Amino acid sequence: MKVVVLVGGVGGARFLLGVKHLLGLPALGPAPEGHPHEITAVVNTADDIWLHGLRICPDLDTCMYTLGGGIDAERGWGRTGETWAVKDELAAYGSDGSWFGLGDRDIATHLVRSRMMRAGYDLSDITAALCDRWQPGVRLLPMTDDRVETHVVIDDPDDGERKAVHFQEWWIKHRAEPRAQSIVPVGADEATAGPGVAEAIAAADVVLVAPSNPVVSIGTILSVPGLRKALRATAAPVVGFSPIIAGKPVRGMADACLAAIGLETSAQAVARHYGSRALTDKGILDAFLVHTGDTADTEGVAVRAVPLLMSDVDATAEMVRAGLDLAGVELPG
Ligand code: FO1
Repeated sequence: MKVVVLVGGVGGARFLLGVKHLLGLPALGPAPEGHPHEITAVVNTADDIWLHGLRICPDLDTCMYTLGGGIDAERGWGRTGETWAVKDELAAYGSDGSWFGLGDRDIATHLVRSRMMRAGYDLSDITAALCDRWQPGVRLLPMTDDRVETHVVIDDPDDGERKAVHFQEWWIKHRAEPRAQSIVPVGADEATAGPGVAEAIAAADVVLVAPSNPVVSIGTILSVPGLRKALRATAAPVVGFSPIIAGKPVRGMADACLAAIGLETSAQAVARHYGSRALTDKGILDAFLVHTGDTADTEGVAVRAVPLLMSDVDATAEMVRAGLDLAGVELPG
């Protein structure tokens, strides 16, 4: 069975662990030769940032480290056993950007990526090369090889000026506290879908929309020209999972992002925002899972309430199983 998953960072990586578990793929390491199932993750790259001359790809790295066994499980991002000597030295120099948690081990990934970028390799080739080491057991495809960066318009708390800052600066330096006046995936209009992405969606048996941030992870993937169209055209059912439980995001600041685009923080608002594939001209959903006790009445979208807390890999696998069942996808074997 070919499963395609649209993912962002921490939540998306955790979700992928559950998909692997449900499909009988080993938690770590490559899929065994001839395994009947394959997973392709289409990963958000609009969080990516040039910092200290290094290209940092938080969502790709979070997926790669989480599925490759290198993640710091408590933070959910960056490397386990991390040290921060370089970060401290940069701060000692008063270097701009020292608000970003750049770990010493993590820097090796950015050095390899940045060197390959300067040698002219595309992000998708670079990601494949990095995954040679990590063996995530799923194909990690950047949503695009082109530069798309989420910028957030805020009134800067330091000087009250209205300005656009990179998403990471809003997210980390300002802890997403200043109200986001608008959130813009800069460069999306000129981007093209990454190699293999539209093809994977077309060939899929099922497409899963992970419970990632609906604005700055899933929303940015959908902003890449051609991807929404591919999702609307595929023969595979498209199944979404709510990132909002009982009116609150499970982690991260999806509520701040939803408010920025004028949506309330509810499973129903997300389901309607993604839209019904059958009954609207832009919608992508056939089915949507919400947490027990939540609702998401959306015309043309089958909705079911199941426990959606990804408390461990079994719980996540059960969520995915419920999604496949709701979409009428038989789990072979
Ligand atoms: N998130 C933070 O809250 N603080 C950080 O200092 C931080 C550093 C960081 C470094 C590398 C990386 O891959 C991710 C990092 N993240 C950090 C997480 C990141 O900002 C978010 O996970 C994504 O951008 C949103 O999904």
